[in-house]
Amino acid sequence: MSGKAEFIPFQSSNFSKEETEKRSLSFYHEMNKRRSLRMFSNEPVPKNVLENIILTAGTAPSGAHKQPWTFCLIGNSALKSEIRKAAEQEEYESYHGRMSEEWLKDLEKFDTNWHKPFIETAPWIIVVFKKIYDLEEGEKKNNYYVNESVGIACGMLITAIHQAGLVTLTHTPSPMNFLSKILNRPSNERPFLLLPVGYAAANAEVPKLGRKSLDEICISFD
Ligand code: IYR
Repeated sequence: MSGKAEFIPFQSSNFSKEETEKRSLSFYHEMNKRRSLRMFSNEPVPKNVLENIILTAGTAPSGAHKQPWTFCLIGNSALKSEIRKAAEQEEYESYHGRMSEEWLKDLEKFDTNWHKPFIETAPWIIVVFKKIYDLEEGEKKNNYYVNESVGIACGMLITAIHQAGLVTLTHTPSPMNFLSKILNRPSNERPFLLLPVGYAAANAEVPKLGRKSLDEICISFD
């Protein structure tokens, strides 16, 4: 398909200045509560909640609106076990020689290791794949800014997960090609991120960490 799209009026929200300020501050406070969790409850979460979250991620902007992503939603226990086993094999190698001393030292504060029980405990796993190109009837079609597009979609996915009162972790077992095999993905898709999704375990703890101040992350030119 080519040529200009049909253009339609944009439905603007039209909040007052006061309302805009209130909403921006309260959303910041909400998102500032988000934490990466490694301790999950096995309490079930309805599938349609996950589907709504994935639809939200799918609203992300993307290069030439190509939407170069596939979200694999996995609730099947046998599949989760298979993924955990393969992820732990890679992670074992990473923690025992593949990661540098500096890297391991940087991770000390998080108390992580090669064990990944959350892959089985969480009721759902989302494995995000990026489409390095599209395959239309066997023909290769270009995608653009794929990492940026899929990265933004993952940010929106994480935001939607938090907004629903659920928790997640951005897990990147490395290398991740075992996920393509287990999930039987086509050659134009590459694993990007693995996210367990569910409720936090009742006894869940997170490291006490601060966030950079506005001064440290923003330079303004007004
Ligand atoms: N992928 C490993 C190691 C790891 C790497 C980074 I960078 C982290 O912020 C946390 C963990 C793991 O998941 O344990």
